[in-house]
Amino acid sequence: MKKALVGIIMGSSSDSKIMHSAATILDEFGVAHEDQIVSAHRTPTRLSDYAKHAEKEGFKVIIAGAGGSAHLPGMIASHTVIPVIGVPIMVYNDKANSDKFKFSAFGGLDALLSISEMPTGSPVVTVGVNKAANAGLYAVKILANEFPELRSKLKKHKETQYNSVIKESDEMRK
Ligand code: RP5
Repeated sequence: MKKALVGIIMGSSSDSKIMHSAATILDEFGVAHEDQIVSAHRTPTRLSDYAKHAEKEGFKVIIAGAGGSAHLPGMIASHTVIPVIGVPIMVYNDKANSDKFKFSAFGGLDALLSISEMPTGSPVVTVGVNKAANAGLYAVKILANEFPELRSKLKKHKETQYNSVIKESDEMRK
């Protein structure tokens, strides 16, 4: 088994559907990752333990997703020098009549601002609300500075995106 280069963490199991797309992108690029639930408010000591050991674990990037007041990415960044990419999550309820998963009161804006507005000194790179796939892609870009094969794969990925637009456009003109 390859050693994980990226740590994916999320504040709750209710974030996992969204965070799954970060994992999918990393899988596409062949980047090993380790996924865990670490809650800033429910497991604060687990949070600090995770961040303190992240370097020893070999993580080069951490992707942290959380909803609501979303302290997780910022708190992780305050404990480690490993780059942290934050994913603001708009929690949604996919279980009928369940009160466990609630809609975010502000449609994800609360999480977006909590994560992106880190005070100077502890930055968290922030992607758009629920845009976990972009977090995965950005992690690959960071890793590509060290692993040239990832740079080639990123170029191919861009080419594929380009070609799919041309194909769609050609089909539209038919
Ligand atoms: C955040 O609050 C989590 O990331 C999740 O999006 C939301 C709900 O969390 P729990 O109520 O499951 O702790 O911390």
